[in-house]
Amino acid sequence: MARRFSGMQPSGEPHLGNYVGAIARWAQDQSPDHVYCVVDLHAITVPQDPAALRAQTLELAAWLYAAGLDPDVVTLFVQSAVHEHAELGWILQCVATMGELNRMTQFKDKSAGRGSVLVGLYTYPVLQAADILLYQTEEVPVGEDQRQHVELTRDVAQRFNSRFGETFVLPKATLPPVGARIMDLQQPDRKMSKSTSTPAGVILLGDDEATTRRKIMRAVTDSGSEVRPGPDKPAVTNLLDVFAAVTGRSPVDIAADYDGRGYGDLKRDLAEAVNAHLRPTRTRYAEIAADPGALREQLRKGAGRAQSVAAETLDRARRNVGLAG
Ligand code: AQP
Repeated sequence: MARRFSGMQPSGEPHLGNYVGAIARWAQDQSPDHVYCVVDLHAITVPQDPAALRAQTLELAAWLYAAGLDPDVVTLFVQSAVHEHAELGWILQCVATMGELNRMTQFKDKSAGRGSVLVGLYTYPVLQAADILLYQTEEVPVGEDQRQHVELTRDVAQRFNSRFGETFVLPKATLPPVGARIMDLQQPDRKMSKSTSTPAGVILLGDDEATTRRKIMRAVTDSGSEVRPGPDKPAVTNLLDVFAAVTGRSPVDIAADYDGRGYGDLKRDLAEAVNAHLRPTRTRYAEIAADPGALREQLRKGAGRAQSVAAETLDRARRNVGLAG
């Protein structure tokens, strides 16, 4: 099986977009060659409350276990427990160029409107490159918003290899067949996001079923009443994508069920489908989060396993660059 790596920021509560674009796919086809990470060093690229960050880190790990990640199979750990990430991140900052970073659309989106932008927000795609390359990763299962960062990772790895000798495997992003970019339920031109969505536009994994239903019933829709996907129907297309992602059916197939029926029926059934799909994960979360000691112990073991691989790659990179310390 291909070596996989992917990460998620503990920058807020995980949502349905995170689940469809990443978490649910990490829980499929698990293998000892798969490495997953709660990337807390990335979360501090925007101001965080320290106590909240600490709590969210553990909570996100609990959600990942609850979604089915098996710590006896895959490696799951917290990024800041493995110092090799920060160290390789620095070396790669001396390989990536400002021209490359200036093209990153996520930086443009996240820095827009902020009075003061932290340097780390600008260079964070390079740290992400280090995260991926440390594990000789072949595949990076992510949502659409991260595709550009994985392409940057590949470019940086290629440049490093040709300048300093073969060191890194070149990774590629893998996207889900449907739901690679779940949109905000209130603003279907913006992606559902932990930090920028309004509460009504984002379905949190931690929402209860009544809240989930209410948010879906209040989701904005498009003009007309026909249920079908299409560029002129961004809101309905998003609802159909979510429906498809949680049922494994195709959006067109689902739309056919609503021929001659309205948006209300679609939303009612969608709410039921989302709740049914998330129910087992939500139930397990409560059990796992109730034992933070066990959670920390699992993460510590994961970090040990991750570090044994990361240290080897970092060592090779250091030697190839000519660092003598
Ligand atoms: N709306 C989305 N649809 C599909 N996939 C998504 N992902 C994020 N939003 C969507 C995927 O979730 C994984 C984890 O993302 P992240 O935590 O590293 O940060 P992000 O991509 O910036 O996600 P958020 O939720 O918008 O967080 P904040 O608000 O903190 O920036 C990635 O695989 C991502 O593609």
